[in-house]
Amino acid sequence: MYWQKVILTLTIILLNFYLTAQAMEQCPTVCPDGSRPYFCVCPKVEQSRPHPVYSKPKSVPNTPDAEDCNASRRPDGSDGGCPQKSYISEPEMVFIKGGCFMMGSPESEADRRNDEQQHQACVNDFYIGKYEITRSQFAAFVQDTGYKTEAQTSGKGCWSYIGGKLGYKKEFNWLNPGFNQTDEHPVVCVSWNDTQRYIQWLNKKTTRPYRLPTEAELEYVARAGTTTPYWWGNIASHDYANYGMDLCCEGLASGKDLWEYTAPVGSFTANPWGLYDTAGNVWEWSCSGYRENYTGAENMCVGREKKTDVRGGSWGSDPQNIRAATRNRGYLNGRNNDQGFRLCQDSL
Ligand SMILES: [Ca+2]
Ligand SMILES: [Ca+2]
Repeated sequence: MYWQKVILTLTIILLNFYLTAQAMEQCPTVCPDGSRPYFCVCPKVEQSRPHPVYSKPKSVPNTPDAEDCNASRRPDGSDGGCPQKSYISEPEMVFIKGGCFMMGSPESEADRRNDEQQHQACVNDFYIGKYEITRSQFAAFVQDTGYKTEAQTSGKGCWSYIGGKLGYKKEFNWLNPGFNQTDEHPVVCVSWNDTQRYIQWLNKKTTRPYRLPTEAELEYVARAGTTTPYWWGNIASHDYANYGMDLCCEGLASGKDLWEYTAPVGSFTANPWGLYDTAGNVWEWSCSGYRENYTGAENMCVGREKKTDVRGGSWGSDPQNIRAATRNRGYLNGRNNDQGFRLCQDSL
């Protein structure tokens, strides 16, 4: 019995060896690891799964510096194409932690108006531009698209506050607002409609969701945690903001405020949350419809309204109009040479 088992086992082993040898001899298959398989079947290899790829926001070339331009010069020294490149200078954004605050002004505040009814408003986390949108940022859009603003296409031009004479001036537009500007000055004479076209273009170029801030967001950052009429205290001061004469509506250079008209963005001290020119320089468009009694519209971004809220005051404003609670409003196609905008984004 024992020997029978031994013989059977040996037979199986020999048969197996024979079949394997036969199979290897006949099998033409070579496995990925270089071996030849039993019965032409390669051993299973666990396929490693590729890591998921998350698309990052596209980086967008910034304003060309001298080195870029030198690198693209032709052998004869002429410019090799820098001016033809389309560059975008994206707005520098600051993260703002959301929260609740008292929006509007207390009845004790001097020069307050009836539409500043004080109430609690809450905002979510968001990002907002450190500065107002500059001429050079807007110029990149125009250069890329050939866009003409409403001041240019309407035949009426831009509303002017120069010399206290109010009214549309045909020859005024963002390129010629009636005073000298450099690339770093805030763009003016842009309507709400113009801002939407700029935003559409910028979002397409950058794949980011820029938008105008709501009225509540604008007051939240203008206050920056303070409850006084101005973020620096109770009294208006040309040391902290670019604004005008005590009586509406003419520019004034006084003290640290060296500008009769617009100042380069960021010329004054930042407010406690690191934002510049929330008071003065140019009025800023919001995305919220204007309601005299608020009614919650201050927290909403509307599609199209007859009038939207405008905030912050300008180079031509009197002290009353650069208070954090001051409200103004503009028609969607309105454009003034003391009005611009800054952008924000939801915090995703
Ligand atoms: Ca001024
Ligand atoms: Ca401003």
